[in-house]
Amino acid sequence: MKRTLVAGVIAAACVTATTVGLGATPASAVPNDCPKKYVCVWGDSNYEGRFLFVPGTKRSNVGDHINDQTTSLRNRTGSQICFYDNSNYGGSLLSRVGPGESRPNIGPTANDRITSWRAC
Ligand SMILES: [Ca+2]
Repeated sequence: MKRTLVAGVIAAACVTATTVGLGATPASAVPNDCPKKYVCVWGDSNYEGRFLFVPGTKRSNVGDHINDQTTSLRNRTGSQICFYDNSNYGGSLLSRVGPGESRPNIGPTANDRITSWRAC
């Protein structure tokens, strides 16, 4: 199956590719798979489902793979990270996550909305 749908609801079952980000990542991931100095986001609660691991403290657009689908995350950087509704750190500030903190469920306000993040 090819991912031809734009952001929004994409059947998770269709997407098994793990090419977003960095190479050798497994088809599913646990929180401890998130490397140091990375921000990691998952599509489902408790660090399950689709995911994206990003080195450093910013991502201007998460991409169609996981846009508006994040439900859990880890911040393994040394910075507080702010997560935004739109690309390029626009729209609502959805969540602030301190250095080293994790969110097994980011809650109803931010759920399925994250599109970008950066240190703040
Ligand atoms: Ca969004």
